[in-house]
Amino acid sequence: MQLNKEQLQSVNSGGLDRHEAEFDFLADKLTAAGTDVEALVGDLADFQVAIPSWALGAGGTRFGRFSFYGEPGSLEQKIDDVGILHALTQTAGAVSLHIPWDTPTDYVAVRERAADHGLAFDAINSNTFQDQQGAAHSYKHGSLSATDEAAREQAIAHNLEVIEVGKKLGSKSLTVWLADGTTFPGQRNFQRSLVQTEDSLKQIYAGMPADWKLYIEYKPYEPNFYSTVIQDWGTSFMLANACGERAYTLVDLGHHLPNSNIEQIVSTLMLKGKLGGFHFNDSKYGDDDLTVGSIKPYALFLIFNELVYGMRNNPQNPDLAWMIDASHNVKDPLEDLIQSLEAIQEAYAKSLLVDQDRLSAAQAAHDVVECQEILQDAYRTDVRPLLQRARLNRGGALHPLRAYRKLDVRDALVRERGRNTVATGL
Ligand code: LRH
Ligand code: MN
Repeated sequence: MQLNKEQLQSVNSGGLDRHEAEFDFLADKLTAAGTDVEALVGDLADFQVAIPSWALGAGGTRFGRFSFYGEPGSLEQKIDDVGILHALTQTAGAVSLHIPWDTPTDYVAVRERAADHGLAFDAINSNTFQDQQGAAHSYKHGSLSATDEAAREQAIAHNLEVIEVGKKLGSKSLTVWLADGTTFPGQRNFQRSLVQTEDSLKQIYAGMPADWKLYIEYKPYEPNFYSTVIQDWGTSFMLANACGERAYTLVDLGHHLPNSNIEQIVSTLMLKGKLGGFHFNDSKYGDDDLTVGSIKPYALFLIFNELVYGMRNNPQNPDLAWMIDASHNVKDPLEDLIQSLEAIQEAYAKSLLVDQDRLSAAQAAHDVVECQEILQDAYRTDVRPLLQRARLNRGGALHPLRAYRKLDVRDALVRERGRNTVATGL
C-alpha cells in the first residue's frame, strides 16, 4: 500500500485556509520576537526520525497481546507501513531494523522498496537477548558478558553478522543493547561480567567498517531484576570510551530509574562528545515504551532544550541518531507512531524558540525566575502551525492522524493483508 500526493492534497484541501491564518498569526508574533521562522520551519522539515521495525504490530506483555489486524507480515510490508508514516508526516524518513526479527531475504528488493518510499536504513540492532532456533549456545547466563566463552564468541559473531546485513542495506551504525545481568544477589561476579563485556564490545568495534558508529544502549533493569551489566549512562560512557572514538552512548528515555534528570545526562554526554542518539518513548513507571510526550511532555521539552544548546555549542559531538522505540498494547501502531512523531517535532520546535542568549544572561544574573519564564514562554507556545507548514512544504498531511483515518488506511491494510498477519518484534 502506498499513499499518493493527490490523496494527501484532497484531505488537506479543507484545512488550508485555517492553517494559513494560524500560521501567519504565529509567524508575525515570532518574527517580532526575533525568530527566523522560515529557518525554523526548515529545521523541522529536515528533522527525520527512524521508525523501529519491531514496533509496527501490536505489542504485548507477559499478560497478553491484542492484535490490530492488517499487521505487516513481512519486512517488505513493514517498509510499506513506514512509507505510509513518512508520506503523512514527512518526518519518518528512515527505518531501524532488528536482526534476526527482520533479516532480509532479497536485499535488492528491500532496498528498492525503501527507496520507493524515500526511506533510508538507520542504525541496525543486534539481538543477543533471545536464543535463536538451533543456536549452539544459550544466552540464558549472558551473551557478550558470558563467562561461557562459546556463548560469548557466538554473541560476538552474531553482532559481526548484523554489521554485514547493515552494510548490504546502507546502514552506518550498530546498536547494541544487552539484557545481560542477574536476578539474584551473588548470581554472578560484577567485575568479571564487565571485563567480558568490554572485551566483546572491543572485538565488535574492531569488526565495524571505518565509517560506522557503535551505539551502546544502557538500561537499569528488565529482563533481569537485580543487576544489568550496562545499567546506566556512566557504564555505557565508560565502555564507549574504551572502544574508541566512533563508539557512543544511546539514550532510551524509558531506561532510567524514576525521577532521573535525563536532560542533565544528555548535556553531559554532548559536552564529552559521546552522545550517539535516542530511542524516544515515554513512561510512567518502568520501560513502558509508551507514546512519546504522552506522560511527561515538559521533560521531553527540557531534553530538547539541552540538545539544541549542545547542537549549537558542542561541535565535538556528532550528528545524532533520532529513533523511536515504543510498543503498542492498546493503540493502532501507526496512529501511535504518528502521535509520537508529532510530539517529537513539537518538543523540538518549542526548544528552538528558547532565547538561548536571554537565558544565558538570566543565568549569569542568577535571575532564577526569569530563567524559568524564558523556558516556559517557549514551552507554552502552540507551535503546531509550524509543524503543519513543514509538512506541507514537503507534500505531507496537514493533520496526519485525521488523514490516516479519513483515508481508512487501517481498513485498507486489513483488506490487503487479512486479519491474521502477525508482525515480528516485541
Ligand atoms: C530494550 C530495548 C532495545 C531494543 C529492544 C527492542 O528494552 O529498548 O532498544 O533492542 O528494546
Ligand atoms: Mn531501546
